[in-house]
Amino acid sequence: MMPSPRVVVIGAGVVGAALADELSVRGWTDVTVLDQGPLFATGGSSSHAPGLVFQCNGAKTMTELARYTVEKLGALDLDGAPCFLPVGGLEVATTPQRLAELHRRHGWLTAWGVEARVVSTDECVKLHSLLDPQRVLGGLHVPTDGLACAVRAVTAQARAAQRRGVRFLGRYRVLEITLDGANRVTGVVTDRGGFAADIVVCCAGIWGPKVAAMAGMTLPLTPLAHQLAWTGPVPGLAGQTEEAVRPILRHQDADLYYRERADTIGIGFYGHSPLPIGVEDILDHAEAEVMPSVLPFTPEDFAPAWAESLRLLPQLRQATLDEGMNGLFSFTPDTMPLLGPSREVEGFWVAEAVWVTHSAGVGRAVAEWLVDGVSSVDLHDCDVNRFEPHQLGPDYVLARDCRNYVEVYDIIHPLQPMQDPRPLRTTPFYPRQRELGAVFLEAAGWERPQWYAANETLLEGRDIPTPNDWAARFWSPIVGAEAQVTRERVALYDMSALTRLEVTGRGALAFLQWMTTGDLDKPVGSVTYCLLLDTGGGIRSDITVARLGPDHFQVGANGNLDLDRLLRHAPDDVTVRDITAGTCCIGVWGPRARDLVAPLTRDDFSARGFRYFRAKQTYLGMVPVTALRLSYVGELGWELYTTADLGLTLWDTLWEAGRPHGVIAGGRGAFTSLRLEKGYRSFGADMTPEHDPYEAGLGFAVRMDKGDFVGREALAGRRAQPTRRRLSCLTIADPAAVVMGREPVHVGDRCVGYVTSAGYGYTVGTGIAYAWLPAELAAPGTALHIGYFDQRVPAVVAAEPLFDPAMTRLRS
Ligand code: FAD
Ligand code: THG
Repeated sequence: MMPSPRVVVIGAGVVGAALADELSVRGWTDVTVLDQGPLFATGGSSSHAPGLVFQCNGAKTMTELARYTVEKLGALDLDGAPCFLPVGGLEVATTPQRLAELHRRHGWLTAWGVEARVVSTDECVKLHSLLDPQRVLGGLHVPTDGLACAVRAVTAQARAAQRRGVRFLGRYRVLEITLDGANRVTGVVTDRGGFAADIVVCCAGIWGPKVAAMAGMTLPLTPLAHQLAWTGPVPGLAGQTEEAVRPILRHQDADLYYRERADTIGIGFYGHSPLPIGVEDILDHAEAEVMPSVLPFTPEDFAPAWAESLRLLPQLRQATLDEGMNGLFSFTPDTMPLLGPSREVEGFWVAEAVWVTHSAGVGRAVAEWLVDGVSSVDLHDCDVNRFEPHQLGPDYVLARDCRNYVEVYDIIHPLQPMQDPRPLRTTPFYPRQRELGAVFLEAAGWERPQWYAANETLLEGRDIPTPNDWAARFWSPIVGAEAQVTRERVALYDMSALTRLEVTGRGALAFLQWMTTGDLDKPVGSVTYCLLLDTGGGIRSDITVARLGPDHFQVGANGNLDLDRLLRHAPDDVTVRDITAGTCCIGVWGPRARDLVAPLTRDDFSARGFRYFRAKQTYLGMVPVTALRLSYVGELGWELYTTADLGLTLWDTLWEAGRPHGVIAGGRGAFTSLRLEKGYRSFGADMTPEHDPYEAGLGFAVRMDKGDFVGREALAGRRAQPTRRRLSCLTIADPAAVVMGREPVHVGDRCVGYVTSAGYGYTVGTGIAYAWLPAELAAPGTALHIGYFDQRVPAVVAAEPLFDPAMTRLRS
């Protein structure tokens, strides 16, 4: 075994303590945790957090992180005092929309394996006697939720770590992070001396951006003040001496939550306008009235919270509002935590923007990541390197973080675009798309048409089924018409948002052979679909690699993490560049695609002259293009790439040439429907690092015989074993019963899996839901139910793909 490296953790809050504990469990005991404040009420957010732990989350990862926190803190005590009070959690609805939302949330919990029930008004009052039955329509009860006693949990985890040799040092302020000439961490400098380290982990909470900046890293995090107030004694709780008895309570319709403290109630409020503060403006311990993370209470902001609380919990009318604070904690542009290693500075890591709720889970996951190189929980949505340059700008970060504060309890539709800032990134085709009445949604900042109003005329003579109310949001029947016309004629799709990377240099081939599962040692002009794996064999991405020259490859990727992965591993003789923003892409797909494109070029675009999964660099009219013959929608055609300056000319050229063939522009709605019909997976939804290629149905993309590559060893063991679970295709007969993804799948009363991505197949005439299922239930013909709000939607496992399994369209 390698000797345990020297680790410095900055911050002894609930995250730093959990991490130190989990590292020491794994044998890394040369760990020093430094905090500028006193131990263990350090003055950070953990020192005053009311500690509500609601496990429900739309993201599977977040629920898993929370579940581990419940499990771990539930088994911990500090000198006999519990670190977790398992009082349960209750979210109440006061509007029909919220009640429906609670059913959806119940679905998430079920899908992720946490027991929960939607309960009646009466049951709500039975669970929480202060509730006014006149106000409450129903609730969501999670018996395993509860209250974390944050400072106790910090202390108990710290003590466990100390017993294994970890040092905790209070009142040491880190002032500097020291690096060697190769940009490797060598240690930290504090106001009381230096500490050598091989690895430094920033768990500095709201101070994170300041500490990360010491290592030259930009953290997209804003400290926001959040209101928490306490009542005096409440008559209905008179004589209660236990810390808490009733479930923690959420009243999301009014941006409120509640917890008991003996005979008083704590009230948290997200309804005031956001109160961001600059990291440099956080006061020192010496200056702060209470502690650095607590600002003075602003009662005027709290007035609506108190008024509404009197309505929900009428007994509060006989209580006073005794104290309050504006406490600071971290928000991020996409609401998810910021975890992982810096790209620029080797050995510098962060674990930031983490709630108490997820703290122990994050501690374990980051410890696994550090010690084993991979974590057992999928953290790709939490990876600090997921952001693109525009997402790190201070104005963007502030706008998004404040927006996420406002939306924290809102009912968010899966397709709902960010509201602000928009429009941000537009492709060269934007003016034409607007002329065609595009309805834009947003992807990674890009304005992306979902459908085009101009295609309304296509509806004539077509009978496009209308889905249920929820699925009918951000939807139009035009979506169905665009999908059908793509398979009948030809359509242009704006693919510019697809991440494009250029990999060049003498070592490029060898590098990509090592990084991917594909055999790329093929002639110039070949295109390969393959995977990026981690060392555990988990899927990190699925990509296309076009060999444009002996030492020149173009990679079609899934986002910034792919860039990060390649940059991080690239040797000196390889250059990796993100060319997305300077280029653009149109997919021309449909049976008439060749008739449209061929006349525009002197190159051979015939079936034999330009075969499936081949690439050519040529001209279409005046426009130099890189053409890849492949299609995520499963039709004959090409992805056509050019530089941004020529994008509009490319669009106009194709549009003109397409007129005689009845060309249309197609939106993302149609695109998604077509790809589901064709059974093409979408990374992040259908498969994540939790899954290996075989269970995801992507074993064909792995070339075990090509030589060694990242993940090969792990796969070698797995390939021989039968898969436990399978990504499976379900069909739904009722055309109105369109589901959206993340719903539980049941056999009888048992939840057996969950939906990954779903939609309606307009050319196969059935609802489609991809889902993870145990292998024994993945056989075609198996009947199941999908939990959708308060309904059970019948579904059947189908042989996939549903559309063109013989590949006649693509290969024609
Ligand atoms: P902290 O606890 O702030 O720890 C960071 C530590 O880093 C601090 O101790 C700080 O002193 C130290 N540090 C910073 N810079 C330096 C430096 N240069 N040198 C040395 N040390 C340094 N979460 C929930 O899950 N449930 C809730 O109900 C809940 N309610 C909340 C209510 C309020 C009013 C607030 C403000 C937050 C609430 N939160 C809640 C959020 C939660 O408190 C935080 O997300 C969590 O405590 C963050 O833990 P941390 O360890 O990252 O940060
Ligand atoms: N286009 C390009 N790159 C991409 C995507 C894309 N990279 C990211 C993402 N999308 C990757 N996803 C897929 C999924 C399936 C296919 C291509 C990209 C595909 N699969 C063939 C099949 O399974 O039939 C592969 C056949 C083969 O291996 O020969 O075409 O949309 N540029």
